[in-house]
Amino acid sequence: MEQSEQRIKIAVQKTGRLTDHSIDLLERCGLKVTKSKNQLICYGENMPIDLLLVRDDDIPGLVSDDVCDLGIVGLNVVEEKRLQLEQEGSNGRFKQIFELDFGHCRLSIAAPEDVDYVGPESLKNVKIATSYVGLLTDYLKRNRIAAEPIFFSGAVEIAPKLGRADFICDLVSSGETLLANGLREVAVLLESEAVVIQTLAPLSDEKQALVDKIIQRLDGVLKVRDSKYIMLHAPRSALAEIRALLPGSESPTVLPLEGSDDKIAVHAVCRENVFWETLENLKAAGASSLLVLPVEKMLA
Ligand code: PRT
Ligand code: ZN
Repeated sequence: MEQSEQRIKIAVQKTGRLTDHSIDLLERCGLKVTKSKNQLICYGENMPIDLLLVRDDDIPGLVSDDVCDLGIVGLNVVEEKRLQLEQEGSNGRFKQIFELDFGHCRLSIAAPEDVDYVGPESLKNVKIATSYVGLLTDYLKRNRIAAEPIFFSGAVEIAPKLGRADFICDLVSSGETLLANGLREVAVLLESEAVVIQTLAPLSDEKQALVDKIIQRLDGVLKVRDSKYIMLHAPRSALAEIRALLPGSESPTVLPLEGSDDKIAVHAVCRENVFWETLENLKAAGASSLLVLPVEKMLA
């Protein structure tokens, strides 16, 4: 087997909204990469893992065709590709394994401010400009609406002004682009965020072991995203009240404090963010010397 065939390839967006988050996530999984000059491939220095830097739209296809083993891409792109493949009579050979909590947006239908919208029936016989023909067609079919999707590859929001469409269907995050173009959101078709997809093609034992390791590390990084390690001192009598106040924590470690019979130290991992209010409540319950630390990695 060629050396390169034993390396894991992960497809990542080359330049765009997902790029920095995706690379940061993989670095937090322990991967160190060198960027090559043409930046099409970043070679892993410390693990047999390479990143293919590509357009986000190509990522599901590369994973489905087994060119890449894993990919990081928006759910909107994954679902559009899945529907497109279905329409061509084939199935995407990939599965979604993680939601990553970045790249949040929604695919929505928007109407010009002066156009009435009372519900999906208002879309009857209208033209809707979109780059997401698959997802829009699926929505129209599910709602039994006869409307015409008009394919636009970019600048979808100007289609109504150009007289090319009555409505648009595009990604929205803050809503500012819609507002600037005199449009308002009327229906949400899909809530999206970046996800990790994995090929369904069978892998060699070596590659499978490496994919499993990366998945375990991703899981570890994602699990501790909002976790905090909290340390405090308290009177032993306040332990029950303090445990009840610790957000999303499992059994805390309770240690005696040197030179004090009735005071203890409590250490706990909280699976949720620890807000100032929680600290204030803990203090009111008798806690002192409170410390909250970020958790970087966790291996269960
Ligand atoms: O070159 P390549 O094809 O890789 O990049 P791209 O231009 O297709 O993608 P990019 O980098 O813009 O977006 C990558 C992914 O980020 C998308 O597939 C989504 O999963 C996610 N994402 C999150 C968004 C947005 N938020 C977003 N706001 N993608 C695009 N937008 C655009 C939207 O199309 C519209 O033009 O931003 C505008 C609306 O933003 P607001 O904040 O004004 O509502
Ligand atoms: Zn794209």
